[in-house]
This record gives sequence, C-alpha cells and structure tokens, in this order.
Amino acid sequence: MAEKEVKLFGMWASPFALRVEWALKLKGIEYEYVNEDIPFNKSEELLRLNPVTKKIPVLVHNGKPLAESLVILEYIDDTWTEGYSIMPEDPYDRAQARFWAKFADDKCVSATYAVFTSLGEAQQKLLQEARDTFQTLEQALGGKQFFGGDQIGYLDLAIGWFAFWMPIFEEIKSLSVVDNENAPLLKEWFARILDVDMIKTSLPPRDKIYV
Ligand SMILES: N[C@@H](CCC(=O)N[C@@H](CS)C(=O)NCC(=O)O)C(=O)O
Repeated sequence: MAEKEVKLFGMWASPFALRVEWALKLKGIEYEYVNEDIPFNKSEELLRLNPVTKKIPVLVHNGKPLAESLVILEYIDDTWTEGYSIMPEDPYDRAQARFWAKFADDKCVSATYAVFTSLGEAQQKLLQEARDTFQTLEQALGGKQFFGGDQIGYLDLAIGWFAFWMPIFEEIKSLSVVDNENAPLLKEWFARILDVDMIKTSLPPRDKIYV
C-alpha cells in the first residue's frame, strides 16, 4: 500500500500532538498516526526525523519532517489553504494569537506543572500563581465565544488541551485552578470547546488515563 503523504508521529496522551491532530482534522487532511513510546523507547524513525529535540509531535509531509507543534499548526494552515482557516486573517490578530500561544506554553504550562507537583504551603502559593496566570490568559478571550472569534482557530487549538486535562489534574489532586470564581470565562470556554464535534470525538481515552 502506498504510504500516506502526511504522517504524524505523536503519543496518544500528548497535548502537543493533540493540537496537531485537531488542525489536520479541521482541514480534513488524511494522515497516518504513529504512536511513539516516549520517553524511553523512541523509534529509530523518530530519532532520524527529529534529531534536534527528539520529541513528538513530528509531522512528515511528502517525506519532509517538521517539529514543534505551534510551528506545525502554521505550516498546516499555510500549506492547505482551501477550506477552514486556522490563523486569523489580520496580521495584528495573527501576532496576538502567537503571543498568547507562547504565553500559554511558557507560563501556563509551567504554572500548572508547579502546582500539581508541589505540596503543603508551597503548593498554596503556587496555586495562587497558577490561578493568576490563567486569569491573565482569560483576557485574550474577551467577550468572544472562542479565542478565534465565532469559531475555533489557532489559539483554541493551541490551548484547547487544557480544557480536557485541567479538570483531570484538578480531580486527581483535589485542587481547583480554573473555576467559576477564578476564571469564569475560561471555564465556560472549556465547556464550549469540549462541545465542538471535532474536538469531542478526538480526545484521549479517559479509561487509559485513570489506570
Ligand atoms: N515544544 C514542543 C514540546 C513537545 C514535547 O514536549 N513533547 C513531549 C511529549 S508531550 C516529548 O516528546 N517528550 C519526550 C522527551 O522529552 O524525550 C512542541 O510544542 O512540540
């Protein structure tokens, strides 16, 4: 059988691979998914395709590999220009969307990691910091339905994984970071994005997470 022209090296639970899958699905691009056994048993193919960071996701299009999920999202939008548009049209809005995606990856990810891996008094302090970080992120939503406006776009894809994973972390650790008190708009957006058909049908299987 001929190899598909688009191949995604990911890992079922990876938020970074998930955002790429969502972008491919929004665009209606057929792809083959290779589930990598990370971090200890990466395939030779992955190491050959991404010798620099050796991380997933890697998108291979017509034999050419590309790493870094946010870079991949833009590549997908630039390459398959028909149909659904992921990036905002206006250059300022595009720059803003990139800014907030970087903010989420730099600040929200580390704040989330810090609060869920700490204990006691230190955790209480980090919890407040994490809440503040998500409150800041919420500003980018303003009064919109989605970060992309009336429909999901680049920033929704970039940070949508929080909507799935945050309540799971919160449940496991009996903590609340994003809730109706701290970040009500973001909390509503969590529910809204999880209700989008394409998103709801392509989430990691919960039974695999709770084993
Ligand atoms: N900034 C990267 C992060 C990718 C990343 O951290 N991937 C993790 C899985 S979620 C990975 O491949 N870890 C394996 C390793 O670090 O060796 C992106 O957005 O693509």
